[in-house]
Amino acid sequence: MNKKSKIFLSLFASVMFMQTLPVSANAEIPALYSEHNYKANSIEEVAASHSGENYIHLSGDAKNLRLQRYGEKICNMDNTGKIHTIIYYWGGSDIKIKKGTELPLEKLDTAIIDKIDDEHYVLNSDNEKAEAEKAITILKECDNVLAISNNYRAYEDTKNYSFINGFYYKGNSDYEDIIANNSRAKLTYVDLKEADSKIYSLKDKYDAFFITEANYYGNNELYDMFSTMIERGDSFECSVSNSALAVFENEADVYSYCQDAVIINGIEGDANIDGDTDISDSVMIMQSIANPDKYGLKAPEGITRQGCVNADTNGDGITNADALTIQKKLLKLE
Ligand SMILES: [Ca+2]
Ligand SMILES: [Ca+2]
Repeated sequence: MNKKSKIFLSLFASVMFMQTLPVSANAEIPALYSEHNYKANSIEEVAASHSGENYIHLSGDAKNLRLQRYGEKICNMDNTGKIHTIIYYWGGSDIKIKKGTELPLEKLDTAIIDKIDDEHYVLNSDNEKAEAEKAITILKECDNVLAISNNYRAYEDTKNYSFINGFYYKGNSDYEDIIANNSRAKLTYVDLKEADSKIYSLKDKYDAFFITEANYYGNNELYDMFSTMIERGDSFECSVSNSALAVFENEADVYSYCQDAVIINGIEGDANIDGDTDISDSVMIMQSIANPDKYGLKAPEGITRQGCVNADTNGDGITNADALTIQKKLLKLE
């Protein structure tokens, strides 16, 4: 590749990096609560169902996914080198509060929040992303908020072609070694200290950028390289471009509805999220284990992700031992 086209590619990379994909204006967000069971999947489960058994997040670290949510995209690479671009639309957030209390709406004056009943509110999907994030930050700190769940619908973009222009890197490997050990990735090192911050927008967070010319389907060199980096504990963040040639239509038949709990500092033992810990929580735990189809994480009326966190009294996941611990505490046996 000549120098000019490299400059073009790196420009293209950073321009595309944080860009939201075009969405048709008439794409509708479905009504909450009524039609869909958002609880059926978590975002990670949807990503996994599209990306196959072995895949890596191109943000390198699953925890970074959160930064790319809200009607944007998550890019995964499977072990054949194929990139899966999962598009998410935020459809509002469910908020559960303790019965008999009120949300401090005065603190949330610019956010659009709908009251559903005595215990439920919805952070409306008409809120701008920044507004919604601000509201969630405030809600997390409210004592009477028991649970917050972000609702999404998601699908894989199979109409457009995604490719990696390069990646940011921070880790202990020698840059020359990275280039030499991954020759099929055809890497070129960019010194971020010298780089333009407008083009390399993450230069403060990473030490180096590598341009790659191996960005086609079926090249598992990149998969192997990133997998090795993950094993070593290195950080990386890919710059992924998308052809964005196809206009998205309402692909309702392929959407997955999913929920991402914003885990808050809940009440220990409160498995059923009603604001108290009592024998019904112990029952909920045992039911969720004995009859997961009806009371498990995926069941509409079953235990929630926040409920599982509250219920796990010793950090090893929810088991019947947690139910027993709650009962003993209630009986003041320990
Ligand atoms: Ca409870
Ligand atoms: Ca436990």
